[in-house]
Amino acid sequence: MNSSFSYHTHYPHPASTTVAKTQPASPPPQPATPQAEAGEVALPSNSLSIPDILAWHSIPQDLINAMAGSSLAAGLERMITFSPFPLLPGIPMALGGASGSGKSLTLAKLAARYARQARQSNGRIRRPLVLACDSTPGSYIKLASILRGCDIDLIKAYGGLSPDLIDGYNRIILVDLPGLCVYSPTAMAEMKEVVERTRASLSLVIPAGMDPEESTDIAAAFHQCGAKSMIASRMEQSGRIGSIITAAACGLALTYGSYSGSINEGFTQLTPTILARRLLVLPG
Ligand SMILES: Nc1nc2c(ncn2[C@@H]2O[C@H](COP(=O)(O)OP(=O)(O)O)[C@@H](O)[C@H]2O)c(=O)[nH]1
Ligand SMILES: [Mg+2]
Repeated sequence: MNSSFSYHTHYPHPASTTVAKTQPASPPPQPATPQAEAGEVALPSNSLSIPDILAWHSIPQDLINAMAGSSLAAGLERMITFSPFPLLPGIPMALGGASGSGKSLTLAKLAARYARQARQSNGRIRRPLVLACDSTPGSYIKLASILRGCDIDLIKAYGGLSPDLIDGYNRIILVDLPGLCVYSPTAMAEMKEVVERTRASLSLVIPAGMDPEESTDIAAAFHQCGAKSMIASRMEQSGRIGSIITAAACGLALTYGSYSGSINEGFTQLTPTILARRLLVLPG
């Protein structure tokens, strides 16, 4: 990954971005950021260049420039680290992010996947353990209901839990954190405390369709808190996915993409090719 990219928070609004164009052939090219008539949705058209489409996704111009080259996949690979999700037996992994970003569903997708592996391993791998650290009213019940039917152990651990107090040997341990606002130093300090008490690694869950400036702030704050990886959620629910690109460009390794609200579907390891295709083709 190229770490020289710097995100300018106050990049010009996409609508005011001018892109040099050749003389129109037939049919005429669309503007870089298509303007919708009242009541219509502006979609990227096939006549747009790759930089125009990236601008449609609200990716800032300096990042678009940094990705220019032989192919979009190669540009993505240059600016973003793609890696497997860094989950190891015995080392808790906490999933953090804003409220509603998809932390609990993503955790459930991971838990379900490892529970299946454990079932098929004839006792070689133990079933996953989930620590519910979100004490927001209703959140434990919601998590328990998403995980119903999965062969996992779920325990309440509001405030975090020392791994010395749990039987975590040779099992995947996932930590469901409360949602937080990264602009609140108190909320960030509280999250750090829970993560430290649990001796967990930290990963960010961030949804597509967010404002890329906000996603940059969130990713930078998590990076500073020690997060090394991220999972992209709601990939099939949004057109514009620039928030995923700008977050990953802050130095978080991009791992899974979540494409479905169902626990057993739509969870894919992202690669430069898959991400390039998703940028160029809207979900059908
Ligand atoms: N369609 C779809 N829905 C998602 C995805 N990720 C999360 N959701 C939904 O988004 C809502 C919030 O997710 P949740 O995991 O509860 O968010 P949390 O507050 O961060 O724990 C729920 O209704 C989820 O089913 C996704 O990738 N696709
Ligand atoms: Mg949750």
